[in-house]
Amino acid sequence: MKMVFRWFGEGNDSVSLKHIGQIPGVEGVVWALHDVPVGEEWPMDKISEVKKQANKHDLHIDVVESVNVHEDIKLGLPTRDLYIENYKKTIEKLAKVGVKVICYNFMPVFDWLRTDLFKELEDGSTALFYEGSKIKDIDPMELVKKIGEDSELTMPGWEPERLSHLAKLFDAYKDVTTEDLWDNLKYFLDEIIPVAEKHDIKMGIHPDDPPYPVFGLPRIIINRENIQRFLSLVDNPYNGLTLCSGSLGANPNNDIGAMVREFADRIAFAHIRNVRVYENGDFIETSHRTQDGTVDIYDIVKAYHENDFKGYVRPDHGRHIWDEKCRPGYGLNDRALGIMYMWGIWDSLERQK
Ligand code: DNO
Ligand code: MN
Repeated sequence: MKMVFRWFGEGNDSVSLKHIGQIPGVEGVVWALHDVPVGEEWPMDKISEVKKQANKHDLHIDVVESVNVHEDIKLGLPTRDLYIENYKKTIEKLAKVGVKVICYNFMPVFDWLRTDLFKELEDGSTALFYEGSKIKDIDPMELVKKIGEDSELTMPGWEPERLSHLAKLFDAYKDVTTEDLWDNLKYFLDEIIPVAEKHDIKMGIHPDDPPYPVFGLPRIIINRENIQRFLSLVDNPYNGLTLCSGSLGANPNNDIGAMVREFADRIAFAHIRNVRVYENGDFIETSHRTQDGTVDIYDIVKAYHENDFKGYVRPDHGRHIWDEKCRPGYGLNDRALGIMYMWGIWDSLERQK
């Protein structure tokens, strides 16, 4: 496995490239141009700048996370073709600096969804938390209204300045069914995958997080059957996965080790992290250690090892520990510990070969 570490860019991340380079076995950063609006073509000079910065610290930039997909593509609007053209041009440019994997997701409106970004764990650390009752059976339009009226009430992703935008998006999605979303995904893949193949870049879709519909919005990359369906939409090795153990692991019925064994040759990028799922379905992100959560991280690393996995791996999120001030889920400390846990498992399996 090739170990990499997500970095949000100079001036946009509490973690420095120097510190990333000091984590054992980390060879590259996972990056994106976070200031380019979704749907626009990425400018070459900014791409080259990131390469220069990372290379200075002997880190590569092989993996991009994410080139986000414009909502018009997910909605299947006529304007999608323009955004797909921009996406293709971005792929071409990323190939020029040697990028090998592009991670993206096809979740309507939200990327990962949590109700609390700093929920305290028993040991006094904090972590991302999802409380289903805050979301289940709630009409999102009602929530938009409530949050708009009550300045005390807020949720991650529902910041006041986003509310009117959110209301429009919910409205746009109201007639979009799960099957429509599959069709729109297929349309996107049919256009993108040949370009990715030509440029030797593997596309890795990230599963939906949590892996079930939220606010009545359809979600499709959620379990084994749907991943099988996804892979057969375009049966090409460049149409691959970012297999995220934490996202899929929020549904305890998902056996991630089994998925790794089944889909190994289509996994371009592995996100490895643990979550603890409670009986009522709520979940919190924990340390990587198997015993701390409900996802069998040992078995997952073992499954990658059995398959002689040569793709990229990153510790996904971590807790906020040792008073670190950082982006939610993206501190240095706990993610670095996660890496050492993964190496510990991997190296001991190597010895037993
Ligand atoms: C969640 C994280 C996500 C991920 C994006 C990919 O598990 O890895 O934020 O970065 O969904 O597009
Ligand atoms: Mn992930």
